[in-house]
Amino acid sequence: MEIDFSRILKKGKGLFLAYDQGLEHGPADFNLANLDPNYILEIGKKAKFNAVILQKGTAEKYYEPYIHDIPLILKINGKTRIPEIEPISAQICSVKYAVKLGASAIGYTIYDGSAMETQIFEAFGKVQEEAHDYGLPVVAWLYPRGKFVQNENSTDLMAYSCRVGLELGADMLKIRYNGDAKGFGWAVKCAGNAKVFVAGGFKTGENELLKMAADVMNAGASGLAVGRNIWQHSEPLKVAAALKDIIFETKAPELAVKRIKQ
Ligand code: FBP
Repeated sequence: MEIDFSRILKKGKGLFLAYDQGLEHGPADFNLANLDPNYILEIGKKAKFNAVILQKGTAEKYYEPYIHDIPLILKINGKTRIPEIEPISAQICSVKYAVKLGASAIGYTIYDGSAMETQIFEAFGKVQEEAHDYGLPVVAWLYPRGKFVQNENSTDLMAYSCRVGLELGADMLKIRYNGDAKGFGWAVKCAGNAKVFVAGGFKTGENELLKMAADVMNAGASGLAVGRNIWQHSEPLKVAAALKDIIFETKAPELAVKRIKQ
């Protein structure tokens, strides 16, 4: 079956609103406003994000009223930050159930380099085939981690992760940017025709965020998947508008930042 990107990408590009941090990091990331999934979904709808990224439980309890407003990337595996074990993200939701919840794409974390890599790859292989049977794109979060990974931010591993994502059959890859624009360009090439998206990371200054967005877009990224830099900001809609200017209009960050300052 043909993979349908049309629900989550515009002209091959996308800006996604990530909101799976409650499971991954715990509520320490939240305040009283952004603790509420409705607050995030309202941002996603008003700022016209290309999709929101939710875990099963939040999707089940909050997404239905927004089903016509913002597409859903359902993250079907996850873990907490608590156990000090080799990283592996348990599958919590089936592809079938994700479809029932209205997912337009499936999200899955792969810890390449983990001692648990064999199990991770096997599980991902099944998920990828099931998703493709439904025509759904698969977004792989590729995070090289574990006791054998010396420097998860190395350019070498950034490129390796991209190649792993391509060869495992992911359609879209979500990776961390290490600040090396040239190395990132190589990583995008290593991803072949799998599209590369960049994670937002800790909340930083607006100038830093927009510069990162421009740098990765210039180096061949297809967009960003950002969480904390949006919903921890006092003006989430303005930050989203500035990012969209950069992603879809190729605006310079110095111009895009005016969206936030005005
Ligand atoms: P942020 O923009 O808030 O960094 O979110 C991106 C993301 O990939 C989330 O989807 C995920 O919960 C989180 O980062 C995982 O981060 P890490 O494993 O590095 O703590």
